[in-house]
Amino acid sequence: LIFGFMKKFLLAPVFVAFLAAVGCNNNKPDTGNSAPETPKTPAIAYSVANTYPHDTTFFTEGLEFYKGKLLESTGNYGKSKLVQYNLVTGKVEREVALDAKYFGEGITVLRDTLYQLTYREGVVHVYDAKDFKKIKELPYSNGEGWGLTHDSTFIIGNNSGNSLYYYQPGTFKLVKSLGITENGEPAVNLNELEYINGFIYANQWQYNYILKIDPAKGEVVAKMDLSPIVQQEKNQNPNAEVLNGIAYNPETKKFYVTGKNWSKIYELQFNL
Ligand code: DDQ
Ligand code: CA
Repeated sequence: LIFGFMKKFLLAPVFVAFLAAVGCNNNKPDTGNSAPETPKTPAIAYSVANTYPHDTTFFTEGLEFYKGKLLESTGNYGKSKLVQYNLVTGKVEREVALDAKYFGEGITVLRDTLYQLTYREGVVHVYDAKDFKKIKELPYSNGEGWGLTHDSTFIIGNNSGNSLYYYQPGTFKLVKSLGITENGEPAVNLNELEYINGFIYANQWQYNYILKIDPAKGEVVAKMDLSPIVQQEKNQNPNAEVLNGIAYNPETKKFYVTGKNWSKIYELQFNL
């Protein structure tokens, strides 16, 4: 008998915990709203101001302006390149093909030095941005290489997760990492990047979103839904792959996006 009583006594808290877990011990007032209110990221409204040609053989992995010209890094083994071309005409002015063992990834130019990540090869290719002359190769050991940009002080990149990594220019030594959240949840699949006026824009791999990130807080402060543009591109180009590539021309203050094997570059008009 005494053992039966002790058993009940010991099991009582377990039973209460069970009730709480199944929701029978909910003492919050029933408001009639079953689902909790999820905070929503403010949407950035935009319009397409213009379109420009994009080479459909380019598997876009990096996009950035340098002195008014577009620089693009393309991926895939045997098809990776670094190209400079005229936005309006699409005419290629400079081009370097990577060895077939490299998969080209994000690019950025800081003080006329161009950095090009590779996907899984653990190498950063460093060039003189003015003539694409190879300066050196730096080792890279922070997982995969994805997007790249800079904030005038540090090179900023990502590697498939929800973090941005800050590197010392010249050496690519890791300085700090910054986890990015959207409404308290990790912001997944950050890919191609662009630093504009203190914010970092990132397109999300395999989503149609461009996130506006405040790097001082590590938070997504707003986002753009590019689904209509992805749809428009796919309607005219069945080979169009995912949205990837954001470039801002600081001289004209214009913002452009494209995607892997897309036929067009879209100039988007919105309040930055
Ligand atoms: N990234 O855009 C997510 C950074 C890279 C996408 C890589 C796509 C996989 C390609 C695998 C090719 C193997 C031949
Ligand atoms: Ca970019």
